Amino acid sequence: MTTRKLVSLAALAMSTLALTAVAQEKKDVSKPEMNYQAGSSPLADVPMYQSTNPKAPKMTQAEFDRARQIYFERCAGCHGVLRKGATGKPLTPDITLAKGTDYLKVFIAYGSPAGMPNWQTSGEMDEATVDLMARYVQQDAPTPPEWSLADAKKTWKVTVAPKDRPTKKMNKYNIENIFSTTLRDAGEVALIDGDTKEIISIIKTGYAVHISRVSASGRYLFVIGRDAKINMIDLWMEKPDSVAEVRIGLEARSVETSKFKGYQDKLAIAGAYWPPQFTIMDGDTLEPKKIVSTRGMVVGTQEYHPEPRVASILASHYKPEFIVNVKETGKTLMVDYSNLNAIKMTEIESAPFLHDGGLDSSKRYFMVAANNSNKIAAIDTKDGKLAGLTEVGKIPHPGRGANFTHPKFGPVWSTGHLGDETISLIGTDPVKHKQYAWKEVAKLKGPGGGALFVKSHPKSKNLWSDAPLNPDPAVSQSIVVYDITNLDKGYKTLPIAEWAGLKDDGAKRVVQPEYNKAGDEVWFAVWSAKNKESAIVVVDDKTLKLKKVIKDPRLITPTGHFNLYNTQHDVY
Ligand code: DHE
Repeated sequence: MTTRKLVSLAALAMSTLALTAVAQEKKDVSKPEMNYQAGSSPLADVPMYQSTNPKAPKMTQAEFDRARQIYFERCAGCHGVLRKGATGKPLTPDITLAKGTDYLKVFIAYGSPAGMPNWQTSGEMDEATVDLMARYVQQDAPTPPEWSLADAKKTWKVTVAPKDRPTKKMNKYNIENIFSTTLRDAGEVALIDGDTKEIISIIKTGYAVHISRVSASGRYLFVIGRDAKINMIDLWMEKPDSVAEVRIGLEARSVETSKFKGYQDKLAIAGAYWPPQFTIMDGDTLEPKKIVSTRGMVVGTQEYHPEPRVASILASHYKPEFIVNVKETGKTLMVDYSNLNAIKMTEIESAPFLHDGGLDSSKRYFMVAANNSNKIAAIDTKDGKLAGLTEVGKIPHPGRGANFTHPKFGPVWSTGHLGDETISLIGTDPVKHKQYAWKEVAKLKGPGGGALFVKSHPKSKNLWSDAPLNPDPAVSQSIVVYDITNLDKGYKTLPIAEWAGLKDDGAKRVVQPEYNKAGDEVWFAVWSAKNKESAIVVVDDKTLKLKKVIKDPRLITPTGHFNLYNTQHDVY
């Protein structure tokens, strides 16, 4: 097709879209959200079977493999592994074959107001790649392999058996004030001493490592990579190191350990994006014990979904239960782990797409973002039911959220948003402040969308919010802080990236406020690409002044960082 034809087709498509854009506004995906979701999937490197659909345009095996790789690197996060649609539209052959190659090329090249990126005009794909992808999405979607207990067991390694581990702490570190910092593109975590600010060790983990969680006793640290590899680190060793590892699937984001009385450190759990399932493991060795599928019906429509990904997981403090949030079906599963041969599960319906969240200050209610429904679900972990479903701003993204006591509304939990500039405060006390419980009681104005994490601490009067995905570097490279006792005053901006004094011109996105154990200092990652200098910046919570910049050539792409005590006890 000539460029002229392409342009006129684009104009036609865009004007049709413009007409429907207003109607679609609620569903639209913002640019920051798009960039966030379009993260590379480890499935890009997994070989998959190419079925031949006689109606689809021809592709050689080499073309198919190349397109599949691009699909998993750029598109699967939004359109789903099986192309059944998630935050992006479904791209199954029944739909794409009817549209045809030319139409699809226009969409891929020019994007759409509903959030599809303009892959060609942005310079990220050339014309030949756009043509390749337009043909690829008309083929039957290849299915990545399943992952059984036997597959998991093949990857399971205990490098130091429980009997060979120390019987008491063998180092002088103040373990509770260690920070586990994700070094994303290095596939490592850095353990940083929160007292001295020195790096204790750098530990090899899975690919594009995502989060860290701590066992109930505080002895073990669990780290999971996007490739679903879990490392279990023993913090009692002279030099803390990995003592066991396992892969629980092909792609994952969440890991947690049992915390209920009598079950401390007994079990671990991890949720996979692919295959859609969670795995319960032995808490001492990571031996995989039980796999449970999350495939099933979507809340409301009750349509079957073949790939509902497991998002956040949290251990209940009230019962021997894991709280497992399933993204696409919009259901929270309360998984009773007291008998793994007769697992009981309570299925709590809220809204799709469940993503991240954390406990309220009483630790009874799990507040989870149904991000594309613009809602927060409050899950009552004591009574096993939905306590409330609150409409908030556009694409809430709390991390674990931030709790504090509001002068008027009592205890509130808060979340920032990817899609707008607000921070929503939700009342969480159904006893003494019943009229505010599960209501959005206030909206604070922030500097712009693209926020990922908010944070506060029971001993602090501050509420912090980042905005690393905001397109304006002045916003993404700084942090805002609100005085909880005077929220009407608005926020102060601290130029964290500038304080880091980095030598080159990296993205310097400031991400994830995290308190130390004492609650008197806040740590931020200044996140640049892997070939650029990054840093950790520590700020005094009272004076809001710079306290320390931690720089080291080994701090490659720091993103999340987890204070071990606060993570162990759900303090945020
Ligand atoms: Fe995350 C938490 C999924 C992109 C940093 N991220 C989570 C959780 C999920 C998730 C399900 C909750 C885990 C839990 O609590 O058990 N994240 C995803 C994605 O699917 C997504 C959108 C795209 C992807 O390809 O991974 C994504 N996440 C990112 C990033 O780009 C971030 C900023 C940098 C990075 O490491 O890739 C990022 N995610 C984090 C962090 C947490 C997290 C730091 C933990 C927050 C906390 O306070 O607990």
